[in-house]
Amino acid sequence: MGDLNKFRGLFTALLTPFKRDGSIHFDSLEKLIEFNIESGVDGFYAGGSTGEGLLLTNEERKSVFDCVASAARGRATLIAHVGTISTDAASDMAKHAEKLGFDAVSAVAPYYYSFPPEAIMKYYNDISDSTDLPMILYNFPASGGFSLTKDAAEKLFENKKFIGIKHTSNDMFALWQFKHLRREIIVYNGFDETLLSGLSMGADGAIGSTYNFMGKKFLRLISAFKAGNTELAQEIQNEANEIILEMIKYGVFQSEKAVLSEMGIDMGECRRPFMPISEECRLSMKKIAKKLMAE
Ligand code: MN9
Repeated sequence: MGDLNKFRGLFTALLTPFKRDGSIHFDSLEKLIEFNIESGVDGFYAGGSTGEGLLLTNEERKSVFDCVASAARGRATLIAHVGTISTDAASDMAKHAEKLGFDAVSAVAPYYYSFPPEAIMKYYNDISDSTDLPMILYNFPASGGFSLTKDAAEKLFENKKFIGIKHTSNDMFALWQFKHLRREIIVYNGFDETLLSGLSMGADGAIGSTYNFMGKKFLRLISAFKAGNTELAQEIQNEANEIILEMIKYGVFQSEKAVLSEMGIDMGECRRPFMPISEECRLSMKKIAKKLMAE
């Protein structure tokens, strides 16, 4: 599947900014992309959980891909999250991403109906057949139901267009098993608060939401890890985790939007049924933003 190197590194799972009227705030999205490229991140994962992809209409998700492709202008590796409950809808979004020059597609497993493993495998293969793009699986057991096993992964990776997995789980032994399949694949650590443990179990990169505003910090963590400076890497993970812990208290995406708004990118609120940003959250995120901007 060509050169896999462009798929290694730190990928921001882009948030989707909204205007007061609820529509997508494309100017802010462009600013967010620019800010992240300046921070040095290697690529973007668009339309995923963090981007409220499943709360956008499919047309809106495609318009996010349009904006990402035109704002990034070849300066970052682009992954389009096209996952949804319908194979046809996902394939349609995948075709759109391919036209825009995205580097890969990714998808959560179809949800709600507890589809059997064979149906989930077919879903992935069918989406993959709809374009020439490489496929990155998204293993997110906590999202409801499906948890990828090593055996299922072995079967899926018989398809040569499948190049990696975003592993959003703190099961580090599972991450290690994906890294040691018969064929070498790219494994992304999915929870930012355990990036250091993911790296030590062999992760090739990371896709996460807190990189929207802490890209620089996490890039320093990766450099420290690669240089063998575990103490420094731990120190950086500790700093980041204090912030993430505070965000989990108020809702991660709401808090991330509040931090970025304080940093000068107007992100608006999350879509319902996510709760609005509370005043307490805003005050706490203001402090965090101040600290981060001083770094
Ligand atoms: O994309 C994100 N996963 C989810 C990855 O939001 C489900 C993570 O970056 C988390 O938001 C983050 C906080 O738990 O690690």
